[in-house]
Amino acid sequence: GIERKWWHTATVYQIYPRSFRDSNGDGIGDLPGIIDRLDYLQALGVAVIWLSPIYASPMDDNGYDISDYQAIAPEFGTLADFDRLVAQARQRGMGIILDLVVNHTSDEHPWFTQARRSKDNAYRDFYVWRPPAPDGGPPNDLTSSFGGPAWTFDSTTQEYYLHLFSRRQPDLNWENPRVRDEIYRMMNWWLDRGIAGFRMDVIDLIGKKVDEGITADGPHLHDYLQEMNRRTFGSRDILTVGEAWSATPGSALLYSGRDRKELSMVFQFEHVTQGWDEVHGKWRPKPIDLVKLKSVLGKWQHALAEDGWNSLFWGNHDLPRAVSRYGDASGYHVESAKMLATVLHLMKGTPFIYQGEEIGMTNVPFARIEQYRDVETLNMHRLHVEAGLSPEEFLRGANQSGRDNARTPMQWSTAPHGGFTTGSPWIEVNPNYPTLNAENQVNDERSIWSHYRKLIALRKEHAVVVYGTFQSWFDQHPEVFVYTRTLDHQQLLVVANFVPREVALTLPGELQLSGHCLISNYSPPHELGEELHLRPYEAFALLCA
Ligand code: TEU
Ligand code: CA
Repeated sequence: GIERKWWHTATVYQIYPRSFRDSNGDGIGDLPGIIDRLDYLQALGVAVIWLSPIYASPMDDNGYDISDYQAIAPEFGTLADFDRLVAQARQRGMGIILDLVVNHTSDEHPWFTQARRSKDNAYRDFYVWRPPAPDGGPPNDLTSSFGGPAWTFDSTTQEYYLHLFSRRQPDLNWENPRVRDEIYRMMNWWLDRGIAGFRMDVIDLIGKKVDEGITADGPHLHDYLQEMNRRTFGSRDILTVGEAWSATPGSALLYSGRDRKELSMVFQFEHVTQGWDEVHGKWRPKPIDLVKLKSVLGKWQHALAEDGWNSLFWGNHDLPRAVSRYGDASGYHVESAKMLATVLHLMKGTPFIYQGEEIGMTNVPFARIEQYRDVETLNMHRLHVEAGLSPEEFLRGANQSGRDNARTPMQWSTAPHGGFTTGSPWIEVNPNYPTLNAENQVNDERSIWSHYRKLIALRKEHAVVVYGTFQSWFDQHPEVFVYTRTLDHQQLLVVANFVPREVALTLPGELQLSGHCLISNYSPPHELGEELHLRPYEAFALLCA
């Protein structure tokens, strides 16, 4: 069996600091704002808080472009604020995990400002430089995730540098042992401040071999992770989760297998990308194909059943709001948000909640490109419109998948700007805040928030939620998701209707169980029997002993 770890029973809450809570009226969320809301997070029951980057940064990509790994961005606060946050979180039984962005730095990081000075600068090899192709163009045809070539020409030394993201995010050269030394030193410095772990940004890219056109999953990736583990957190009991868009069930076992000495788990994205258009990708998402979605989720449940560990998530700061993407944000907002939470949180793995998901926040509708701030959306807008797409059509896709549509400020109350700031927010608040906000929900037993609180508690109370064997039923059914979790003599049955209409379902004999209802999104909960008449987006879980 699996060795028990504290993070098996934990639920993680992701904070996007810029949009969480502004304490000083400058319109930007900050660390004192987070400290101010620790009681809220404790009441929800989360054990871990993942902070998106809080380091010094010119904020070209909202902090995923770091100019000093050992300083806090002034708009977010100070190191003293950070230490206070760690201490006050710990007093409430919560740990802080940091976003480790080490595939690249900011172009304003001193390593890069040095490196670009001359070809023989001591920091030159901290980055990836190549001479121009014979025609003067980029060394090869690698492209940036944010559009255009992954190479920018630097006139001082007449060479190109690599950036798999924005041109202001030059890629570090992990083949250089000095780079690795510096990063490990920095990681230990944060670990010594008492953090509970790291979320590792695009960690699958650090082993790249650009001359062979290899970016993800390079030949030395796992060597680097094992070295990192050995030289930094290996001896400490922390949570590490690697972001790996390229992860397959096979590679996930390398990252998180029990004898590998690499990471606790990875974020894999197969359930996300299966819903993307073959040509236009996320900018033209396909309608939900539940049979496919279930098959991907089930595949991962099985692949990491005996070894490794899954992360569980519907959304994050790069993805659409869960209820907007997979549920019904208008007609059955509450029911579908709770249904999605039920299905996700009762699978095997560590669940991640993206701030605001616990109150069912929705994608903001933006009508004009000027309402966007995100470097990815702005770049893509320019490229698509240059290529002949109408601005209206681009905005349609952006409203579904633009990152800013899910990055609007946390909706705390009915106060102006949702109580996020007393000033003017860095990005507009979703206009639905007067009805959709935390204040309305925390004291309401029937709210989405209360449903999340119950789910988080169930994971702590019932070993079957944590360790039970997953089995899915009705795999070919296009409207319902049914699965069981089994541990010793206990069985958990989860039934969820994914559509806005009634669905009749006849349970097979083995599932005609009696037991008690652990959680339901309708009240009174479902009448049990051999014939189920599921109401729109109905979901419930039954515990049978
Ligand atoms: O994301 C990695 C990444 O590839 C995303 O940018 C994603 O692929 C993109 O949104 C798809 O269109 C991580 C961070 O989560 C993201 O916020 C950063 O912008 C990116 O790395 C660069 O650090
Ligand atoms: Ca502020």
